[in-house]
Amino acid sequence: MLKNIVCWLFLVGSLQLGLAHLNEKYTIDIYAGNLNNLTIKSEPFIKINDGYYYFGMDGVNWYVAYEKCRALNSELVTFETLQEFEAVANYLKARDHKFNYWTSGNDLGLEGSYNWFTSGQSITIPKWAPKQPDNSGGREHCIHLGYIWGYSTDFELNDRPCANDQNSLFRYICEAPEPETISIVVWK
Ligand SMILES: [Ca+2]
Ligand SMILES: [Ca+2]
Repeated sequence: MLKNIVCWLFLVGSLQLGLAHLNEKYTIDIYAGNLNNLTIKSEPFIKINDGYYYFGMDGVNWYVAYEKCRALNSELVTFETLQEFEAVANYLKARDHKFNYWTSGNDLGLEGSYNWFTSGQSITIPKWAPKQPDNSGGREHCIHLGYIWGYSTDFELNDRPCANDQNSLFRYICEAPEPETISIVVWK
C-alpha cells in the first residue's frame, strides 16, 4: 500500500515538471481522494466495507502471524468497531471459512489489560466468547477469533497462548492501512 502511495506522489511530481509548459493551454487541478470512485488495485488485500484485509491460510503462532503481515506492509487486524468485526465475520461465514484467525489483540503488556497492538486502544467490542478471556493455565495472552466452543454459533474472541503451543497455530487476518489517493483533472 505504501509503495502505491509513493508511486502516486512520484507521478504527481513528474506530471508537474513535464506539463509545466502546457499550463497556458491546460488547467491542471489536483484533488485529494478518489474523485470518480475508480477501482483501486489492492491485491493481495480484499476490500470489505472500508477496510482492506488479507487472510493468511497457514497455521502459525501469533508472532509469526504478525511478521507475515508486516512483510505485506500491514498489521494483524484490529476491530475498532462491531460493524468491522461483523463485516469480516460475515465474509468468512459466507465462504464457510469457520477457522481460528489471529488478531492484533493481546494482554502481553499488562496481564488482564486487553489492547489492540496496532493502536494501543482497549478492546471494546462486545464479542468475547462466554467465559473468555480466561487466561487458561496462566499462559493465554493473544486474541483470536473463531467458533470458540462446541456450541458456538458465531465468530467470537478468545485468548490463547501466543507461542509454544501446538494447539494454537492459527490462520491470521492482516489489515492494510487505507490507501491514500489523489485525483488529477486536466481541463482543456
Ligand atoms: Ca480495523
Ligand atoms: Ca481462553
